[in-house]
Amino acid sequence: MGTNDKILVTGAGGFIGGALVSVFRSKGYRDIRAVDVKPFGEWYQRFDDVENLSLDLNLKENCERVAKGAVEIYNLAANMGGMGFIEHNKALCMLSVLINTHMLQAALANGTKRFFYSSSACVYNGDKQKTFEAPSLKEEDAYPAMAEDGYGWEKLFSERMCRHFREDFGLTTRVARFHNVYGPWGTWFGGREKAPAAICRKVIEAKVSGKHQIEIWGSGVQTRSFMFIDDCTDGIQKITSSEILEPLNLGSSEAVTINQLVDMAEEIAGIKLKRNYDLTAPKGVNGRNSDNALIQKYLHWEPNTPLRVGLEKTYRWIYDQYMARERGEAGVVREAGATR
Ligand code: GDC
Repeated sequence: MGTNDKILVTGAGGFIGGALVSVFRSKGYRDIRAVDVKPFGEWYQRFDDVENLSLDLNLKENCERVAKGAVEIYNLAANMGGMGFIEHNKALCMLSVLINTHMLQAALANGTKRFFYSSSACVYNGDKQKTFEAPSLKEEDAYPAMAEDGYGWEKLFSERMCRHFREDFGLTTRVARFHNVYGPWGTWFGGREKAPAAICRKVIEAKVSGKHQIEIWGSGVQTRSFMFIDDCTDGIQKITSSEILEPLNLGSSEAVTINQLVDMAEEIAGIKLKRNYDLTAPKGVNGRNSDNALIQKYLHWEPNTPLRVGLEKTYRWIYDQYMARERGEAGVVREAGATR
């Protein structure tokens, strides 16, 4: 793809979509169309030299409009969030199937050359994630299917729709299964935030307030791997331009317990907190890690930012956002990334 070709990024007002637009700009792409349902003021990052559109992609006519002329489409639009959100919004999460269906149809009608779909580790069979020992999930572990209720089933269905659009209609589709992505410009409060941002925020709250306590959801021994945003945007580009047909894990293989995640955030903050475990809070699966054998085989690469390094950058960014909000600086919180 040339730097004059039109790229469409959907979900561009969100964390990963906004980061992807930022990367494409810095690589010299000059014809980027960025679309999100959120009003402009709520986009995490927004750039004046990009065609920004606030449109609801649940509607087919909007998908047709934004796909027009797009040589590549990166479909990151979805209703989603961390465990606190997806556990309580299963129907809403499943409705994202409208976006994916209409975007695939629009891409096909437009003659789009490549279509990237962002799937999730939530497609994996829950039975394989019952142990706390951070089971490494291979791509084949999505079947027999028993995905995360609501959100995971929609992702699995839409992955398959991508496959069949490729097989039956000849649309070049590429799919990555993201494992818990974190970093600056990500959601850090409001209910959709994931564990890394939530833990950073809670540690900052404790530090600033002088109340040296933290509430942790679950027992703290759940395991996860967390992928830094730069690895995610690198991986999206590598997978989209590759000839890999099957959905591929895009995640870090550095598994930690949630307690270890809290240890790191405390160390960055230079503080030790009393831990209170809320066993009634949304927990998701007990253990999950990304098996990276397949991505290594195909790309000789895998996400490799150490969690400690990425978390420090994330912590510092959230700290600045938090302090700006404390000072009552209007518009800094949700609109922190707007037009920079
Ligand atoms: O929300 P999440 O990061 O999503 O939670 C990870 C673990 O951290 C859970 O067991 C959760 O209970 C625990 N946790 C402890 N304290 C807190 O304050 C907190 N906030 C949050 N959010 N969690 C806390 C995610 C999905 C995503 C996406 C990725 C793919 O599941 O929510 O939409 O698909 O998976 O890997 P997680 O990792 O369970």
